[in-house]
Amino acid sequence: MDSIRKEYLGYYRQMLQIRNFEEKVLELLMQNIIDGGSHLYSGEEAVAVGACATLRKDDYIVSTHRGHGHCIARGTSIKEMMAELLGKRTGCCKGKGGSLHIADFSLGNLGANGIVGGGIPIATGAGISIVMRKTDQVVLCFFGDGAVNQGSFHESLNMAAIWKLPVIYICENNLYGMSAAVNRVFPIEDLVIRAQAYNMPGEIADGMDVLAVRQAVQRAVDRARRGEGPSFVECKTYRYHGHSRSDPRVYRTKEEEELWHKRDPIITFKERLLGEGIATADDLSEVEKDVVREIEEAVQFALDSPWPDPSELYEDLFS
Ligand SMILES: Cc1ncc(C[n+]2csc(CCOP(=O)(O)OP(=O)(O)O)c2C)c(N)n1
Repeated sequence: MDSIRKEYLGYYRQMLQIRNFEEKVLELLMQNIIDGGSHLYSGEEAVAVGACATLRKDDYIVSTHRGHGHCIARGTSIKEMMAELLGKRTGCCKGKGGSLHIADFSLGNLGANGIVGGGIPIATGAGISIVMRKTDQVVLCFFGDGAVNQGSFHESLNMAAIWKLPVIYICENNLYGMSAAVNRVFPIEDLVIRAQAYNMPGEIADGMDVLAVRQAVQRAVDRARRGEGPSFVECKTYRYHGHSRSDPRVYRTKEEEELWHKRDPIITFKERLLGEGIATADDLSEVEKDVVREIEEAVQFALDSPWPDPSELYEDLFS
């Protein structure tokens, strides 16, 4: 019971860290303290946390343009992430990656990507390197529903299947690619059907339930570690905010938004922890307060940090 309690309180903390981080990022974007693009992950927390809970320290993840949640779930310092979003020298990419290209190689996070579907070949390449090095590491590859119609998706899944690469392709189906609803751009209801074309096991998970995501991804990870190749997991989820800061969300109804908010992954998990007697209200409020403090400290750290020096402009370039 104690280990389950610890584990579940950990998931609760990480989901709250992501939610509070994102809501703070929104505030900072609106005040133009954070410049440029930033795509928020609020609503989708259970996917990143449930999926990353299956990993070992030496495994890899590859993220998307909506990547803050993956970074937090993989354990990157919140302070360094906030500094990165503000473009500061103390950021996890020295202020040069920003929101869209945030990465943390020290934790096997090969990075977010501004190109839709751009991370899928990178994850597949990491899978090839694992096979060549003969280790039992795995790669979690996160992407949105929009990426499933990109050529990079099809080429990568085909290669991964024929070469039995240890990659878990995780589609975060939040029902929209910018303003395009999935039922307008796909002739199929469940995107996991695409895995059949590559003879790859596919599974649908409730992306609003951290334990359901963890279970589905765990089956795929176990399979990959046994050398049995790639899998596809479609997590049905929802993004609470617009695509980015300028999106008024006119393409979807308030009723639809309310329905998904009722299934909020953090509130439902909290109810579960209390209902099953795994944690007390005091335990949870302690975590909640702690996370609020942590985010405030991260903002202060980022604001107080120096800008990168112009002399560093050409450092850390790969070409
Ligand atoms: C190759 C490419 N085409 C178009 C864009 C513009 N774009 C940025 S995000 C996005 C929507 C992606 O939707 P999805 O993959 O479902 O991810 P979500 O934003 O829903 O998390 C588009 C079309 C881009 N960045 N790259």
